[in-house]
Amino acid sequence: MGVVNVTPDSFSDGGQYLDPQAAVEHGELLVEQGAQMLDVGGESTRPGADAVPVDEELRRVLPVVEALTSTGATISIDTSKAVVAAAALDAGAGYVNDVTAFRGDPGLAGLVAERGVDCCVMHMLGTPRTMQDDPRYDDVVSEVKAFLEERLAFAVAEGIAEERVMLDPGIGFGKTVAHNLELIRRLDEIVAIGRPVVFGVSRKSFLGKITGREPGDRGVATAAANVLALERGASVFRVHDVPETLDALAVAAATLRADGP
Ligand code: HH2
Repeated sequence: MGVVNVTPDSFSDGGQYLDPQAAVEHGELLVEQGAQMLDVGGESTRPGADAVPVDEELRRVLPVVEALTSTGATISIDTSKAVVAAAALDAGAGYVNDVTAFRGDPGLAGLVAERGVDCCVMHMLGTPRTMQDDPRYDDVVSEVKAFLEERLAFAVAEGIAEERVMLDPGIGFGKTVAHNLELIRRLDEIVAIGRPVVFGVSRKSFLGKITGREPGDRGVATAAANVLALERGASVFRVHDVPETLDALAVAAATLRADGP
């Protein structure tokens, strides 16, 4: 899943693809590089980010979603607003990525149910404004797992087919470096819920804390974390840098598939 941020303030590429034409060209490049899905978002979720009004979010994402449908990739709309998701689905999107896990807008789960599309529900402690203010857990993995199980049950109760729901531990969303590392190390426990796991580690700040690198230079660090996630059973890898991730995953997958020496 390649990331297309149509935002002025995303943490690693804010402003680069705010112009719709630049965003479309970037999405097309990611598909040429091998992305099978594109996640189009018009609102940053970085710590402390400002909320974006509906009209502005629609203005940012709709032309980009519409143009990128011709790439043949599945277009995911990264939003927590039902109005934005509905318009994006009308424009050709086929997937809803909600970082609030249907807690942000009471109409979003019903919309996903009605349209019969796939969706991703993600764990976040608090809101983007507050999530990095001293996050605490007794056991981060079991708490994230319990949250995702509850959100999966909620989605099903709202009429979404269980087979349509993917789960995401929300790396970096209300987590310290140690929390993120523990979630990666024990990702198999999230995979054991039985739904495909989406893993979004790309360029995130804990990789910078470990490597000392700036966001644009975290492609290798991102690939390393994605390889570990693949080994533990993750299914979808949300990344800004498609080529290095694909190479790393191809080698890891071939190795895991191999029958022996
Ligand atoms: N991470 C970001 C945004 N959306 N969605 C899912 N399912 N999982 C993630 O880990 C995830 C996500 C943050 O990354 P980015 O889009 O690059 O930054 P920003 O939110 O600042 O636009």
